[in-house]
Amino acid sequence: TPDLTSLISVVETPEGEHVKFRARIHHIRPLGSKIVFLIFRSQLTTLQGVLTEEEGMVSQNMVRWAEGLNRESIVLVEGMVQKPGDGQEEVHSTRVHNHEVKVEKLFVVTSPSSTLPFQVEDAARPEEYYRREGSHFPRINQKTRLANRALDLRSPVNQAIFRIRSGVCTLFREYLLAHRFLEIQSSKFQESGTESGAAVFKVDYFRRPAFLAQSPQLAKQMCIAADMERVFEIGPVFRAENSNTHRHLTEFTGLDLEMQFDHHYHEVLDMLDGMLKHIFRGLQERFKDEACALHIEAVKTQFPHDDLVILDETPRIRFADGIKMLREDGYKDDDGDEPSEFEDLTTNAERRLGQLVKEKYGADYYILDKFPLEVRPFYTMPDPEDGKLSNSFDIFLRGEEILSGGQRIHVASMLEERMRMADVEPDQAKDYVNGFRWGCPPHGGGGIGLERIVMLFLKLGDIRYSSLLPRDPRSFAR
Ligand code: ATP
Ligand code: AMO
Repeated sequence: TPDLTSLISVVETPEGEHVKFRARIHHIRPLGSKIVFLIFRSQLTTLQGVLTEEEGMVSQNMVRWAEGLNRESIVLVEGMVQKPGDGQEEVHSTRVHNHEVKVEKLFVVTSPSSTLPFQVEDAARPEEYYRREGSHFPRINQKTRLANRALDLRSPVNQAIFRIRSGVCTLFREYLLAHRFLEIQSSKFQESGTESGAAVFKVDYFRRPAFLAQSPQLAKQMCIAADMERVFEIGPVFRAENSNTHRHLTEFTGLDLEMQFDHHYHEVLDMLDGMLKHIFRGLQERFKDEACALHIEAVKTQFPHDDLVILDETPRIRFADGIKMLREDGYKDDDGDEPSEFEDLTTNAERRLGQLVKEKYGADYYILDKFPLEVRPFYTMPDPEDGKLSNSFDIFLRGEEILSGGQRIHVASMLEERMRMADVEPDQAKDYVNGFRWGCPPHGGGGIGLERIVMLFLKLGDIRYSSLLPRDPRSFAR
């Protein structure tokens, strides 16, 4: 038997050729009693098949049988590629194809054994179909979709999201390997908290307490103290924060890096900036089909290619100047207060500043440097010229934070002092502190939330859509 063709190549097969492929039945549409249209689906691709009694192609019984098949069945199809009849162009597709398959043979490989909670087609169907049919757009709500994720993930929209998510990791890794970084995997069980000690999950570790890592922060810095020079990690991050927002998860994937530098922490910032641009440009160039699926299908996003403005020179704004921009604009917090240059930005202030930066520079991606020391974790290097400030930054995409980073304290005595001020007992993180006691080069780094970058790049509106099985404070509640 010849090898099966993938549905995506069937779409590109010349008219008149025979093909054999495997696909799901996405939709079934009878036309009179003699013809039935089957829409086949595989990942991003959908394609129309036609079974017709005319021309003696298949029997009347077969047309009847095909009409009654279960949607989401996996079928093996043999047929001939042809042009669709007038007015029958393929509107179900992620791209509008000028091809259809005249079905000659059809075998059911597997069919669903229980009722589907919804049709994949309804979770992700092109709006133009509804416009044409004159019916409303029956979006399945998020709760139903997430409660039936194995089915929901089949939709072309989700296939596209998760390919793009994987693409972010590939591009991140690709850039860093090309810049002499070493990939590490650090342990997620910790003796103490990582960032501040507050938002950690405690676990029962053979009747002793242990904690899930809030970030690979300590481990990646230990690698620098251990002369690895440049390291990165793609791994899970756990946060026991009761934040029920569109952008917080209790478990997310961190893209982290740490490197030593020669003269200035802006060498680290340059590396992060170069890496993020490589990711955005790579997504725009390599994921056109995925963007197309998202564009036509249910998630109402514009083509991320068209509207994301990344300047060659990323705007670098000092935190205090950002606050100034907000004040000059008359921005006030919910409680009526003016934003302060010594407090962190609220989500609303972040968004407003994103708009102001967009108006002033035309950019959707920018850097805010020199955060107040007070709002940063204990390991952050104070600004040697102004003790109230720090050598640290956040990076924003479409007005929301995607990355935090900065220079770290590499001098043991200073680090221990800052730890005590933050109520972290240095001896509780002895492995970490020892690295500095034994001498460590100047270094810095940053961490990105993978789900955030995907959510903001694709304008998904909720971080849960970019997580395979999202965990938030409400997870596991019965
Ligand atoms: P983010 O800032 O988005 O939380 P982060 O890990 O840097 O990412 P922190 O700096 O620890 O988070 O959290 C402080 C900020 O988190 C707040 O300024 C606010 O933007 C956001 N945040 C946290 N919890 C909530 C919440 N329950 N509702 C709305 N915003 C929240
Ligand atoms: P921070 O705590 O800011 O920094 O986290 C880094 C990035 O992770 C993402 N993020 C989240 N994503 C989903 N759900 C959450 N609850 C959540 N919290 C944070 C954001 C954020 O920018 N150790 C430092 C990084 C460093 O300095 O290297 C850290 O963890 O995109």
